[in-house]
Amino acid sequence: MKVSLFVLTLWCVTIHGLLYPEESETRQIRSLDGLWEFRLDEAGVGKTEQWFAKPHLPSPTILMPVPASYNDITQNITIHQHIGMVWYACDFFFHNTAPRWVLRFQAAHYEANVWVNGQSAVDHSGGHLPFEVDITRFISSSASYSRVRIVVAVNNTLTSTTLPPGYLHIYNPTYRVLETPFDFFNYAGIDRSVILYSTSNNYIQDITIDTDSIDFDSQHVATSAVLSYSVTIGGTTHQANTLRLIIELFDAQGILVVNNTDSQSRLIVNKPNLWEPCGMNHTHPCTEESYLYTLKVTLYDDASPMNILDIYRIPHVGIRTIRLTDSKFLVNERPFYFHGANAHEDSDIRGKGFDRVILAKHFNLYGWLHGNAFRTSHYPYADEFYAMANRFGIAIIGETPAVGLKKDQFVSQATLDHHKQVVTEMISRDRNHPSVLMWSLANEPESGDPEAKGYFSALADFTRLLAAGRPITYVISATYDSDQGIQFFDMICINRYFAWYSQAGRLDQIPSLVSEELANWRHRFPNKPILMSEYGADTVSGLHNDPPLMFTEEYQKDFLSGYHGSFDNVSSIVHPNTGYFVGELVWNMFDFATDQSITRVGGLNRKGLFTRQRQPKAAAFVMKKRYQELEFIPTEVTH
Ligand code: BDP
Repeated sequence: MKVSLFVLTLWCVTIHGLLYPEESETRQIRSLDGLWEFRLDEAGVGKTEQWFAKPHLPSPTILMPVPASYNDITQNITIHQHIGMVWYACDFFFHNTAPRWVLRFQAAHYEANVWVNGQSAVDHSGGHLPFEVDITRFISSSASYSRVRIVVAVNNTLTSTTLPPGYLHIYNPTYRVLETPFDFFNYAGIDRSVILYSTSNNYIQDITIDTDSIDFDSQHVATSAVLSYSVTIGGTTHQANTLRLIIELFDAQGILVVNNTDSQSRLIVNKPNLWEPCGMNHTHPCTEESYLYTLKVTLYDDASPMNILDIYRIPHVGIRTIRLTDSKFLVNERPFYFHGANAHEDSDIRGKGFDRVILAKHFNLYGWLHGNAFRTSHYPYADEFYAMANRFGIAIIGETPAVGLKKDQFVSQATLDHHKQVVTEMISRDRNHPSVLMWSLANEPESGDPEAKGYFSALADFTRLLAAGRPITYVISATYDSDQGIQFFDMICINRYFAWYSQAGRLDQIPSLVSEELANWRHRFPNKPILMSEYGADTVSGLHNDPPLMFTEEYQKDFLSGYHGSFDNVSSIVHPNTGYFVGELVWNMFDFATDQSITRVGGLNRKGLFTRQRQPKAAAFVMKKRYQELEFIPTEVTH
């Protein structure tokens, strides 16, 4: 089929997914990660003094690794706690070997302005999602190579309309405080990779792929699956009548399964191998890989034989369905029970900076723990986390950075608009990952406020149109009888800290309080499954006491175990006929950095099962044993 002009013009109004930069026969990739020139702009004069147009940033500059948060790289407390603008610059030789070059930032926190060779190239607001710009126009097309300078100004100041919000208090010129209504350090800078990639003038701009349905035989073996896909082309339009596509699906051995030539259609896969979360009794262990297909899209020009313009592969197509009943979360029509621990993008020295060492360790520890799920608390993570989760069958609840919302935000049209923009960017980026099973639109908003009702109603309506087959939720700290917004969503996710933030020290109170809490939510919302999206206790590694006292390793063990009996009593897999509880996620996988305060010794939240250096506390072994046992609970097929 011809790629119609309609499709070619559509991209002007549609937000596209910013396909992850993948190398191919037609695409070159160049990493711009490295040591960049860096300096603070405490007086906020860089823009008026046009630092972006100078051959060097004014001294004093230092070398700053990219990617990394800048806060913990030096011994300088001023850099650690800086609020406001910082500047980065890098020069490189550019070789003009392709018609179109795109500069992509995987993320910069929070507000970023980018100049290429002194000219404004792109601005982006939001600290956790990628942005990119075609920089071909800034570069001489006649020379085979040229020197290119990129300058980036990054501002970490949060306001009442950013996500997350923040409030700047200026007590006097030397005492400024950014109040952050959330419990993690506001790490900042260019904290994910910077990439330059090439395409042809006409190129594959976006691809979506979804599993529409799977047919099973009486033994619950999949006999066929229907996938729907859509491809969008970007670029110059003069060739539109002669542009053609080939869409091919390959299995894990690289054997062609099915193909098509339409830009939007369905693929029928016979005897499909399904993507499944690891560690349920019928699937693979969490250390083994889940089944992934590869979708290859080729764009070529029919007017010139063999003229391949672009090739793009999605290497992680997973065939799986998701369905909610009023008491179960079904993956491939089997009840799925989320078990694992949430985390932060956080580690020593790097702050929130992306690092493959930390990534690999994260997933190795997940395998060790037998965890099969986590939430990207409290913002979308680097793409590479999702790629690993696809591979190992770890379920992800993808969360927006909307943490700490209250009335100020609920009554603000600017916040709602920005929230919708972030939801759109997140879903566009992450919708093709089979690991993403649900979207969480916020963490612990003050959802008991009457203004929360209209806000979340509007947000839910908006998100449903984009949700790509996933249920939507937000994570609740409000009480069951006060929450105003979750009625518009599909699942109940609650964070509870009995025997920590309330009933301090009273482990004996946990079972009855948890059971009562779950029963109350169930009573109010009998048609929505419930998940415990956080529970945990701060624990100083190496601190012991018997009997267990708060902050000791013994307390953390008994605290977590204290919740489990109440979970099991209403679990949807332990009690398939009466249960409605679909999962438990410990807070937190690792100790992580927070603002300094009297409740955060050494500026750390210490609720990790592991220390910030990724070493286990005693409770990690308790959770490992429990998760191993959960894997052996047989689950019943629902059809
Ligand atoms: C929860 C928040 C989480 C905090 C946690 C805690 O969702 O971000 O880190 O409390 O205080 O309410 O440990």
